[in-house]
Amino acid sequence: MDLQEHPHRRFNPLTGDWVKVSPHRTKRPWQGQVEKPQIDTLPAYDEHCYLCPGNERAGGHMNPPYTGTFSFDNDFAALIPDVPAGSLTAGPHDMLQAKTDRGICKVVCFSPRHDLTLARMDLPSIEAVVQLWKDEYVALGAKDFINHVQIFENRGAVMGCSNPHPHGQIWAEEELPDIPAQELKNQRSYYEQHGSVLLCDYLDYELEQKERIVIENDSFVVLVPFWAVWPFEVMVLPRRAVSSLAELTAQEQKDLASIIKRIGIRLDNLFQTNFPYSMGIHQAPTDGREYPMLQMHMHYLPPLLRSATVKKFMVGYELMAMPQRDITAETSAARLRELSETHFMEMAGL
Ligand code: H2U
Ligand code: ZN
Repeated sequence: MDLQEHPHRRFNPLTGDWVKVSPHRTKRPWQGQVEKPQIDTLPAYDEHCYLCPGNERAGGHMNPPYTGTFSFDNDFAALIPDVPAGSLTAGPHDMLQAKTDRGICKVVCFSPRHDLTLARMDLPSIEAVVQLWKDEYVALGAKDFINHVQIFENRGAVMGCSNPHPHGQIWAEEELPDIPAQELKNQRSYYEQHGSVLLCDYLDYELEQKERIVIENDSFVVLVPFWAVWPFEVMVLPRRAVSSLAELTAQEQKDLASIIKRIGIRLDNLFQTNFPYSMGIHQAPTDGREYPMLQMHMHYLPPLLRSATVKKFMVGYELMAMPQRDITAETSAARLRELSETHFMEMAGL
């Protein structure tokens, strides 16, 4: 079979799911249409923003006049620490089940500047974000009732993000959420079966193949995974076996900041827009056990397909049956490789 020609399905060894790929629908070469840059000019400080330094948040809390990163407990937290342990079952053969869920939700401001993004911040500022993520992972993970820390960023109005001020969130909780649990299960069974780390073996293979690699540095590689679902989905993988941010050296933290900036610029340049996405870091659970089978990694899941406004919808067949894509992971990687690492807004003199 030819992956660039024949309709097929691809297996995701991390989750155990499959994705349909229909490359015959995009046989035409890319038209290379040039997008008009979408330049949203925002003020460096917005007096109505609940994340800007010195401003009041909903519920009356005041942000300090912070000058670097700033994290605080989410004022509308989905998870709270003080819930009594409890569960109930009901219905035929106990098919209805519920359990209380304990946790902590935080909001992380990446910068005091309302108008910046990770892709447009300077390297020392992104390094400070990586340091904050690491510190939060360690501090939250050290709490006895916190067994998993999910760090993520949801960016852009199209993703339902409520505020352009550069920020992310952290949901730390007692139980492993479903996707990390599924990825852990598959990484564990691979490790037991082959005696090596699934994502390290996968990276070695991709570095030989080269066709899905986007960028790399001494410590990290960005690639479009073979099993990508979203058109320009990418994954950031460490070269060395590390199960969490806590294990990164100072140099690796710098290299991670650099790779985040570089992939952010490429994604923004693709359609000359502040590329919307959900991004997150998968790391070892924080239950005090060792996870040698688990390789820390980041997923970027962006919805845009053809332009700043044409997004891929996960609807119809995809909601009813399974995900599907037209453009192949290899074609997406090639397009991301061609892009400049000078941000389009910088090119426009902003
Ligand atoms: P988004 O990443 O979806 O924009 O969410 C921002 C979070 O900020 C959201 O979870 C919280 C919301 O609960 N928030 C506060 O904690 N305080 C506020 O004053 C407004 C928003
Ligand atoms: Zn702001």
